[in-house]
Amino acid sequence: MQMTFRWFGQSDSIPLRHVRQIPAVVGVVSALYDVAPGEIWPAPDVDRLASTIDEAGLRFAVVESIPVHEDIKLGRPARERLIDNYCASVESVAAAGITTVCYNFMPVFDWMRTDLAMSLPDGSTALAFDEAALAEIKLAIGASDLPGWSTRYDAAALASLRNAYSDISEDALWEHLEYFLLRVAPVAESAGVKLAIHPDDPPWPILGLPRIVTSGAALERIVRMVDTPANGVTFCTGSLAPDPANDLPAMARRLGDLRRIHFVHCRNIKRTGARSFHETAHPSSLGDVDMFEVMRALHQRGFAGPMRPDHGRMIWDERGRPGYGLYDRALGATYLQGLWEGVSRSESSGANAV
Ligand code: DNO
Repeated sequence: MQMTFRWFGQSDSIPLRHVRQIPAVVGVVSALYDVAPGEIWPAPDVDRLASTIDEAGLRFAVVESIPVHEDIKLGRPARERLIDNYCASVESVAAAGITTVCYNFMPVFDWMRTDLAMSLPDGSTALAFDEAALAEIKLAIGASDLPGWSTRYDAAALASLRNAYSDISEDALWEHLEYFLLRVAPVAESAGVKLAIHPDDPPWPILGLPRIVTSGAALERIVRMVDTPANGVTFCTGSLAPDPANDLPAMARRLGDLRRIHFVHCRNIKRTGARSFHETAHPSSLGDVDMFEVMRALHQRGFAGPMRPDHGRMIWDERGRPGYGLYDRALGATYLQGLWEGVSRSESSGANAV
């Protein structure tokens, strides 16, 4: 396992030299945030970003993400050109020596929360989601402020996109994903790049938009749909856990058996009701994710790829991108590293073998 940390490029208020000081973090997860979705990533720009990361004593381990243009998800004719562009971007990434690409297939919105700074009893703040609150929230929050988004929509564009999706059933979205993967996975395979689809967050339809990457069965369907080693998943604990039906260690074992977990995001959440939860610090005792069992499942399946702490809370008066401050994510990286060391050592000494 290689511990990594997400960095939003030069605009990130956290400098790479601070990332370098987090114990045992060796890799950086980043992207070209200034290339519009659907455009080709210029190889020299990817190279430049990789060099910046190298110079800081780290390695550009994962591209998160090359965004998938909405016309691909909608199955519009423009997808032909856009998928070609996507393949060219994958090749640019491969040319710079980066071997993992995370992406998602969520219509319109990437991850969605209804509160970006919910107060927890210890005085920290965390991201939270509540289905009831979603009905009332101004969509401007989602459309303009969420980090990790490469797309901004004004009200008219948003309305027209939501309208376009009203004709798209879940089955149609599955077909569009398959169409995309049938074209992109072979290119990734020959370029030596592993594709890692990110689950939908939260893992259910929101605002009338279909969402399909929501369960272990869905992730298995995706990797079997285009059955090549390059077609894998990002195993994101925090995205999947809000649905109590998702048994994370069991899912990690099954996808691990298929050798298709290409990237791991670890985050903990606490369910507070039906379709309602908030994020917590990483330790198992603080939320509903049994992080130890997830680590054990991954370790037993021989996971050797990149992992990163996902969202953290805001602690110690830090200000920054919601979910992406330095301190709590650094604590998360250290905790995960400790769990991994414990699992590795106990298994190599024969204790706890299952
Ligand atoms: C949330 C992130 C996601 C992720 C994309 C992948 O913080 O995990 O925004 O980057 O869904 O395409």
